[in-house]
Amino acid sequence: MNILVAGGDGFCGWPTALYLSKQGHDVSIIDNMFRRKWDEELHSNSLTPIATLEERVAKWKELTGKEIRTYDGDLNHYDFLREVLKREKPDAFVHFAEQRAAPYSMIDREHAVFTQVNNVAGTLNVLYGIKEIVPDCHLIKLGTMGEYGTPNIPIEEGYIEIEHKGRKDVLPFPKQPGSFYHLSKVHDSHNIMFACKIWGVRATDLNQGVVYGLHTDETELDPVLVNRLDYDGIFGTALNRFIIQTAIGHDMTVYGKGGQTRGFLNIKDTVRCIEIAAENPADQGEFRVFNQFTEEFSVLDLAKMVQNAAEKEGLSANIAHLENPRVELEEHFFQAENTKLRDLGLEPNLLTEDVLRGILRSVFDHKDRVIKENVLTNVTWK
Ligand code: NAD
Ligand code: USQ
Repeated sequence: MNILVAGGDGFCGWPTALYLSKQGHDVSIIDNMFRRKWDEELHSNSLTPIATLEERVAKWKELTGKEIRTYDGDLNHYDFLREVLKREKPDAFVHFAEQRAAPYSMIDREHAVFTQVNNVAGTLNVLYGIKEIVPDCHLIKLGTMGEYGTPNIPIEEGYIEIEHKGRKDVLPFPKQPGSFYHLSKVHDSHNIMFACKIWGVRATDLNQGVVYGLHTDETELDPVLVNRLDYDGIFGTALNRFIIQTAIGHDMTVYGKGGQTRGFLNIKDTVRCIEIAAENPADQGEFRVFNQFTEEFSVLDLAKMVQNAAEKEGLSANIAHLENPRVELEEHFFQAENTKLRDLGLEPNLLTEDVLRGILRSVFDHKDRVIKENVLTNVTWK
């Protein structure tokens, strides 16, 4: 298949582009390098030293003979997007290209507005581009488990059957997101669902949980192919942050009680889930939702698991309960369905002690790059 990966320079997009290329797909990348600019804005960095996108794809070609074409541009420049779609005529459009950090969206009004314009308008452009130029193209859109929030009932995959006043219907599962970023994903979902209904677009919304790890088989082939890894208080995510904090001897930063429970998955499963979605496309006009995570953990459980793994590596790790900068439930019910991707062949890489120790060792190699002032967050929801 011809597969276009938007956001292909990022944490999920880069390993996905490599994996799809290795599987024999004809891959191209769109990215406007915003993520690298946000590092400059925040005086932060990836824990791993990352090569430029040009160096990355050149190394991939040198090692495998496979070409990945790159387009440096913004989904919100519609003329640019239209030209790429005309040139590539993709069978699948994998859409990772959004501002994805909840804390970044909560810095202030400007960052909230930027996040929603970038994400919601970007996706709307993609929908118009597909309608206008490649109506058969399958949109594979990265959503988030956080669209659902933490309701006191089990979370279904996208839809729920409701009986109300004697009548029944299957309706979108209620959304109660917890940041202006997570809200942007809800707005995207509504726009995509509507485009499927009125124009017959085919789309899969992958409501992904928190991704951990950094390596895939492909990114490990050469240091130039290494994936980015975020640890700072704005872009770093729970488990990866705890592992990196432990590597540098910092307390693990559990916010509040730590009973916040989320879905998690290894980056190796992210790339496989995209392949599964691409190879099993939605029908024309169908808006399909898969919950993309493999296991559920509370953040305190994760911190304890990291603590045990660290001890085996000869490190001591301390868990700190910081005042929670977010407004969220710290003790709650959480149970979410995640059978659809497994039914299509996903075999999860589960979070074992060996996996944790492996990530810890990879992180250890780069621990001197950590900018210590960036480990704690200074963004609050209030
Ligand atoms: P990332 O920030 O590392 O990568 C996103 C990439 O998209 C960056 O390279 C950035 O430069 C690019 N980009 C952003 N806006 C763009 C635009 N308007 N035009 C072109 N390129 C643009 O993020 P990630 O962690 O790889 O996440 C990828 C997607 O997966 C996001 O949509 C995110 O919401 C979703 N997701 C991520 C996680 C996670 O734990 N990382 C979990 C669930 C869902
Ligand atoms: N948390 C801590 N300590 C930390 C960091 C986070 O206790 O140092 C807690 C948060 O308060 C929250 C939970 O861990 O309760 C998850 O936070 P996170 O920063 O790991 O993840 P989140 O902000 O939800 O965002 C990340 C990605 C986002 C994706 C989302 C998936 O950045 O792109 O959409 O995970 S999900 O959480 O399922 O919505």
